[in-house]
Amino acid sequence: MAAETQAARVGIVCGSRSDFPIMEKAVEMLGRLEVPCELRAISAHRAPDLLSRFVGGADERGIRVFIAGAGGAAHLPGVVAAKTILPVIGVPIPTQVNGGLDSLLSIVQMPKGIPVATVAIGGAENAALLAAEILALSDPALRTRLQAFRDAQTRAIEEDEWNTDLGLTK
Ligand code: RP5
Repeated sequence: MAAETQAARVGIVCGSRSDFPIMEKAVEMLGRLEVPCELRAISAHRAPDLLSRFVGGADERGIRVFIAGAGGAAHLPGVVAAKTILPVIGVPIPTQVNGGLDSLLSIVQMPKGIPVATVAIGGAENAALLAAEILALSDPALRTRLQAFRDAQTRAIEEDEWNTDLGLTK
């Protein structure tokens, strides 16, 4: 069953259910930040019309940013971007070709006019953080949660027992 919450603000879509282990990291990160999202597997080449309807109705459903993951030819993020003016963040899915270099180059090399903001191969967590940062531009409470996430991340390193003996903790 697709992960879904009411009034999703981030639409997460990938080319296949085989991409879910990567894309679920975005779901988890958005959950930590209390950002409602939906996760769907809708192939751009196997179900192009369904993908078109999914993207076309997103704005009306409350989606404000897309995260799109795909592997191999990895055209899905570009197709999503072609169908909406909402921001699209692409996640290259790891493959057998140099660990997913094919996916990365496919997604990052969008020709001018239709941008896809591309994160690292398998970088679904950063895609979620970037989506949250976009939403936080008009959501002060989310901005506060994002800052708390950053602070906790920094604190964990400063307080790591391997670093405390440096005597540099504030
Ligand atoms: C792409 O092809 C998907 O995004 C997936 O990464 C890759 C393989 O898909 P399956 O053959 O596992 O369905 O469309």
